[in-house]
Amino acid sequence: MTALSPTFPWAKGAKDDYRACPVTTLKVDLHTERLIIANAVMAVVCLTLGGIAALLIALTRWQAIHLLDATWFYRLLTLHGIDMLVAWIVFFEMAGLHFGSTVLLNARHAAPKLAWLGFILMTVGGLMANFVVWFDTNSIVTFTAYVPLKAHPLFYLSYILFAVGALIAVITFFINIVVAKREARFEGSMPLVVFGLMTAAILATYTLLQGAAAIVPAFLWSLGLMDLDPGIYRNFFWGFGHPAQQVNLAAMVAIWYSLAQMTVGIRPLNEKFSRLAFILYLFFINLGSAHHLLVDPGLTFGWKAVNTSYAMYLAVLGSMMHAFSIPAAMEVALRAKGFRKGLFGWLRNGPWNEPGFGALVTSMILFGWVGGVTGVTIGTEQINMLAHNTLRLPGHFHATVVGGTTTAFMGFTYYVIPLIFRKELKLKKWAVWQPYVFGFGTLLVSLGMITSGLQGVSRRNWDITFAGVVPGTVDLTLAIFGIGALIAVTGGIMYITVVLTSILTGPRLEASNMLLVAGTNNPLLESTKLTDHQLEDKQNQPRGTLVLVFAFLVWFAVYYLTNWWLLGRTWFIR
Ligand code: HEM
Ligand SMILES: [Cu+2]
Repeated sequence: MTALSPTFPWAKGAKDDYRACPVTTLKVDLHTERLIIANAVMAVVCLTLGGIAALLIALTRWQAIHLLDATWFYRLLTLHGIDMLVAWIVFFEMAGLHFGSTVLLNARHAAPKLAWLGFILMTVGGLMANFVVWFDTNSIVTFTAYVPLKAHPLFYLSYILFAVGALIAVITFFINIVVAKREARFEGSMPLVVFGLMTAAILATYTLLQGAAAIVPAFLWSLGLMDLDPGIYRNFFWGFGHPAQQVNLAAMVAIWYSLAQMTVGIRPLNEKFSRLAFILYLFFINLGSAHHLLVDPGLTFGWKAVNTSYAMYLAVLGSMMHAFSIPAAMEVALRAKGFRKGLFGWLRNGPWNEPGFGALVTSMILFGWVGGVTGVTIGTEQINMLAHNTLRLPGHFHATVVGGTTTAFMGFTYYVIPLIFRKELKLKKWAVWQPYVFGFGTLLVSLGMITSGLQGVSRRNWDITFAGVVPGTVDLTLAIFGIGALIAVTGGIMYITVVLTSILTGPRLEASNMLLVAGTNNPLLESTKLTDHQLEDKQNQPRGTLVLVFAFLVWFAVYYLTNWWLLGRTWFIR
């Protein structure tokens, strides 16, 4: 509780207030603790709002039920996009950034006031967006807010407030890192997880500035102060909207590493390799934004081809590197524990009843095998001509941001509750099942959307029967999607119930365990014990993962080439 001499004027009054976490032995700064709690609570509130909207719009797109009228469908579609993709994910990420820049470095929060300012702006912006869309019919413009659809000026202002708030919170991440370095809170290079979060923070800074370039002109245009070209808006919007997904990606991968450390005690096999993969995101992902503009008339073929090829593949390479290195590290750690039988004995013996492990594996499978493969495919210019604006798009990104990011964040929450909220996790059985239920539902949602899209069902379309010709197989694939939505929403309700029951009931309790269900050992401390000898032991080499990697490549090639085949069958030349 020593008061430190402030390093910077804005850090005045910042104290070295912390408690020592009995499980991880890390210092938890008390400002950080409160910031994490506030951000996490807002994240869950937004997830709840977005989830209610999800259920209702899904029951509308499921043509057999077709629940809502057109206005309500588009209103809730707009709110769903904002509350989920913007609010839930970003609030959660801000909690993660505060955590990574202090607790993981044994450091203090050097700019708590600034961080609270950011939080308040985000909260006001997020609530305002909900109000405007709810009460103003003109502001039902979906979260992309494409010009020339003109929303109320307050709509754009709410985005600006949220973005400025997020930018401020991101800046405090960098301040914390600089101060921690100056105060010698950590030695050498920063831990891998913090490195991953820093990648996310750098991308977020760029992204938010780019977002300002899109939304500020739209705001002025809505006030009648300037003209705005729809093509320019789209270009700027996706300069923001696409990298924003890489922020989510980098944050998710950082969470993957920590979940793998927390549940099976991995030691990254080659830290330089993993860091390089993060750096690839940093340099190459932004250039891939053009895949959103592949049917835009104002841009040349050459520009589109260049911007969706080389750079995108280098970024994809980054994900491939993580997708190998994390399971490989898990395999080595589990083999070192003695699970050496055959190629996959380690996998069978993983702690499947530990929520963090279940969430990690579900998230990696859905993200890579469904989201990644379909994403790269529809990002290919020629194939995009068939897929553009069909349900294949939301089918792809529900596998990435829902099956991937959201599942990982949900799994991570279960550890935040004992370690940061200092409450015992309740309904543990529910927590064990939750990632599987949510993941399975999301898988069906994605597959149902993708297969409907393959048959030409368009996205963001309230009623697809207007032309009168809907093949019967569409009813089938939409039913798969609809049933998946019911299951996914059930998984979402399970998550929210576990979280609320845990944080609202029972006394405050110091955590005593890392693992929630699978045992009383502490893999986090064990991980430091994985010796070089164990890493190099012939018996512990990741042979199973290698097989999985090749299976993945085969699946990827089959799906990709099938799409070219389908494209070839579009025009019959006889
Ligand atoms: C409970 C699981 C969920 C279900 C059942 C669900 C369902 C849907 C449906 C039916 C649509 C409309 C598709 C269309 O007509 O084009 C949609 C759109 C969307 N969803 Fe979800 N969703 C879920 C979770 C999420 C989550 C967790 C996120 C983000 C993290 C998310 C992000 C989006 C986005 C960005 C859109 C596009 C909105 C637009 O086109 O303006 N969804 N979702
Ligand atoms: Cu994109």
